[in-house]
Formats: sequence, structure tokens, C-alpha cells
Amino acid sequence: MTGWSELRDNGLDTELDRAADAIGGAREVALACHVNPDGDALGSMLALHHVLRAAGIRSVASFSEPFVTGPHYRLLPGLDLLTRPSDFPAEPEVMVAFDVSSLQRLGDLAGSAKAAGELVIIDHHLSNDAFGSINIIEPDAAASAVPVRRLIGRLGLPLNRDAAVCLYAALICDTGRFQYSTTTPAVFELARELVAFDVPVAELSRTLFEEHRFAYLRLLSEVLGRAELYSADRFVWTVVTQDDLQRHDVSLEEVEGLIDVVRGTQEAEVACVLKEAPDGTWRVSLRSLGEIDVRRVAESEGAAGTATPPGSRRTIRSTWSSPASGHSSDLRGRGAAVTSDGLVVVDKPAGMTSHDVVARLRRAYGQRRVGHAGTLDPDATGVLLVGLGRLTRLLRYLQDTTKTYRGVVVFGIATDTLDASGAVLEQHPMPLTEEQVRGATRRFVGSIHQVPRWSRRSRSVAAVCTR
Ligand SMILES: [Mn+2]
Repeated sequence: MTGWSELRDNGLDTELDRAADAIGGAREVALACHVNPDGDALGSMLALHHVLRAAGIRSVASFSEPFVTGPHYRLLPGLDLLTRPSDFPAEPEVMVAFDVSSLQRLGDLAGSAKAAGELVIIDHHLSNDAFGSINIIEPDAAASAVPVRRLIGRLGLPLNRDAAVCLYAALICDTGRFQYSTTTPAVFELARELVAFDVPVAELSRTLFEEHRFAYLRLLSEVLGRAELYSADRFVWTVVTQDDLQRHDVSLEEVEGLIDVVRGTQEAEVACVLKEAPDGTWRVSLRSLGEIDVRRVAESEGAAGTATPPGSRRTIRSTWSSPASGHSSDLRGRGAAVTSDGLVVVDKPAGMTSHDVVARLRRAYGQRRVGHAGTLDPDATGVLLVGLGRLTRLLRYLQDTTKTYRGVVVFGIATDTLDASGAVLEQHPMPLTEEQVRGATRRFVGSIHQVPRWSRRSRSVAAVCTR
């Protein structure tokens, strides 16, 4: 244990007392958890909500847009008691943030946190930057539910059944049903106390971990069908697009557990799932077994971009976690100044080289290490995957995968650069029929080996045609 951690542990008692005083003396307490809440965030927040309500202390509970929770959380009592983020107090007297490692993780509610008279942070992330006025941070705890239970005790308020169900759900979500290495005797002691409150153990386990709509199984078969394993690098990954989700009528929240299927790959140490959100941003789930500790990488790096760079409509948000501890670490930065590691999916316009894109992102992020996966000619438009900082290392895993190119062919024109943007040297009318074109293109279908031919301007005319 480091001196830093000991100091924090020693301070915990005082912080619990200060939080209990603030909450006990408030006219209303505003509770919030992180964006896209997981079981620990939701369960921890709702547990205190239930306890305060039962004691006649006014409280509101919410989280940022998108204000939706996955169907697997439906057995958590109190989802109907949540307040929309738009109705959350702008300047709460006392605000409590659950399972939130940085201000950014509050999303739309970050403004309320800044304006709060007293901001209590309850968390167990090692990376927590203690941004509250009162910080109850217990890095050794298996879940935020643990310090929440302590706080309830310090408030002198009794647990009730609804609160116990919520805390139990939080505990099993963050320990993977008592299987991660964070599952200590203290975890079982808390579980023992909670289960005495008539917690529906089997139903919670099934709804939180096992049950899915049949549509999800269909989607899963497609997504797993396209998973790729890089045996030499011990890396496995797959991708879920908005198109997949829409065709199968499955929500983004429903595919939260997909990473746990992918990480079961025996031949891989690191598993990755890319998920496309409705707004075109990407969420990256990374899990590691063995020696590659993605959580430590995340914490030492402290950041990944959520900012949208100029000229790009897409960003990637990253969540890193290690199943060994079940402890997920958010990789997003603490502010605009720290957003220099990440993956950016650029929709490259015509006229820019891949190098131009890299130069522009380098300036925009003040990050020297910028690399791209694959190359797009100046005339080509579309997806160019760019890595910033440490995440440039991921690029080699991503660039050998299948790509699709769409092209338009104009017959009868010859240019000095061999591409569409060159000066036209010759032009002949070519009244071709569809049959003639089909007949002539038949020999281009399939796998073709071709010696690259260098054009004067782009210097990169290499083609492999597949269908
Ligand atoms: Mn947690």
C-alpha cells in the first residue's frame, strides 16, 4: 500500500463525518451517478435515495443524457423515482456523485456539481481526482456500494429492503457475481447483511447477467461471426455498428455485456469491442487478462479524447477495465488540456492527404504522436482511423482488417495523373451498354494480384479488387 493510499484511508473517517453532517443538515440532497450508468453507479445512487426518502429527507436522483438504462437493470427498485437530467437542480445545496472518477463523467450534470454548495464524491476508482469538497474514495473497495453502506451507517439511518436490493445489485455487478479478485471477505460480509433483506438473488443474477431478448442472440451471432483473432498478438476484437443495432432492433445499452463474451477467448489476452453510438461517436471497451493491465495504462495515461477535432464528425470514447478486478476505469480526460490520447475516426474530405489529416490533428491536440491506419488518396473520401498518443499502438491491430471501397468510373477520359483530378489529356465518347460493361468487368471480380503502378501525384495507386 502506498503512502498516498494510506493518507486517503486515514482521511476517510473525517470525510464520512463531514458528508453525514452535510446531508443530514440539507433541505434537499441531489444525487447523481456517471453517464451510461452501470449496476454499481445506479445501485449505489438508488440505495441512498431509498434510505433518505424513508427517513423523510428530500432527495432527487438522476444521471446525464442519454437518460436510458438497459432492460437488464429493470429489477432495481426505484428506476421510476429518477428525475430527468433537465429537471435536476442547477445549484444544489448538497450534491452527491456516485462511482464518478472525474467531473466529466457526470456529463450534463457537471455544471450542477460545479455550482453545488457541497459536493460529496463517493467512489472506489484509484484514478479519482478527488474533485469534490468532500471526498469519500475507497480504492480498495470492490464497488462504490461499499462506501455508500458506510455512509448510510454514519448517517445513523436504517437500511431498508429496496436499498439492500440496490446495493446487492451494485456489488454483484462490480464483482462479476463474486468472481473477480476484488471479492474479499468484506464483500461477502456486506452481501450477507444485504441478502437478509429478502433480496431476489436468483432473479437479479438472471436479469443482470444472463437474460437477453432473442433479437440480441441474432445480433450476437453476426457480431461474433465477424470477430477477429490475432493469435500472435493475443488480441481479439469485434465491432457493433448502428446498422447492426437498427436491423436487429437492439439498443446500445443491451450490448453492454458483449465484451464479456469476447473476452472469453482463450487465445487472447486483450479483448476489444467497438460500439457505434446513435450520435456517431464510438465507445471502446477493452479488457485484459494476464500481464497487460489496460486499467493501469488507462490510469497512467489519464485521458482519451472525447473532443471533436476540426473537420471530423466522429469521436471515440473509451472505457477501459480489467476483469481481474472488475474495476472499470474511465479513460476520458479531466479537462480540455488533457485529451491527447485516443482514437479518432475522421471522415476525410476530398483534397486532403492522410498526412494533411495527421498534421491538422497534431496541431488541434498538441500531440506529436499521431498516426493513421491505412492511407487515403487526396481524391478519396471516407473513414480514416487516426490514433493519438499511446493509442497509436492500437493501429496495427486495426489496419489489416477488411475494408470496403466504393468508386465511380468515368469511361473515355485519360488524365495526366491517372486519376480524376488530373488534367484531361484525351476524351472520347464511349457509348457503352450495361452488358458490355458487365462483360468487361467480370474478369476484375475476385482476388487479383497486381504490381502497384505509381501515379505522378498521389504516388499510391495500388489496388486489390474484391467483391
Ligand atoms: Mn463501480
